[in-house]
Amino acid sequence: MLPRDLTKDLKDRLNSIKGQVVGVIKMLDESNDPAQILNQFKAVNKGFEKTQQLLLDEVFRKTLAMKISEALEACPGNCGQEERIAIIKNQFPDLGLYELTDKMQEIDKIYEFLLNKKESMKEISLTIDNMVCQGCAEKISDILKETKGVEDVNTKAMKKLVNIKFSPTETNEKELIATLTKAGYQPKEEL
Ligand SMILES: [Cu+2]
Repeated sequence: MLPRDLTKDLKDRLNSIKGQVVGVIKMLDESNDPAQILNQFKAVNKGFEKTQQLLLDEVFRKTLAMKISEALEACPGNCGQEERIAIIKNQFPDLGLYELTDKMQEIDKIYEFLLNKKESMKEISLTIDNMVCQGCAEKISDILKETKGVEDVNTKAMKKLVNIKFSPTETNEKELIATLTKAGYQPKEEL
């Protein structure tokens, strides 16, 4: 349901348009001035467009703003969709009447994609014996975060533990271990 104030405003506007339309019908019988009749059509159109704009602004624009921020929340950094979300976010202030609904569908698709991706994410825990301080932990975290398919990295230097969330369609346990080994670490999979 629409907010009550908005509903009232919309109804008031539509009722006044209704009056205008009745006026035009009357004019068709009474006036011989086509220019005047056309002007009345234009006035009705304008009023109708304004009413529509009000609905779009209040409902769709707000909803789209909410959806953009939801998508941003679901995509902190390298989710692969951040560019598309940023584009919509930048377009947002200038979006016209009918673009709003298009963008809404687009952001819905992105959001759905992100949710599916999240559900299909895998996790691996590695112990790394030569990760001996916070500096090592940060370095390892940086290396992993730059690795394709890695979504999230959690290091616990004290426990020599690294937890990696990754997308199994883009990488796998073996590759991640190989990447760290190449960088001079000795990761072992925690079972
Ligand atoms: Cu260190």
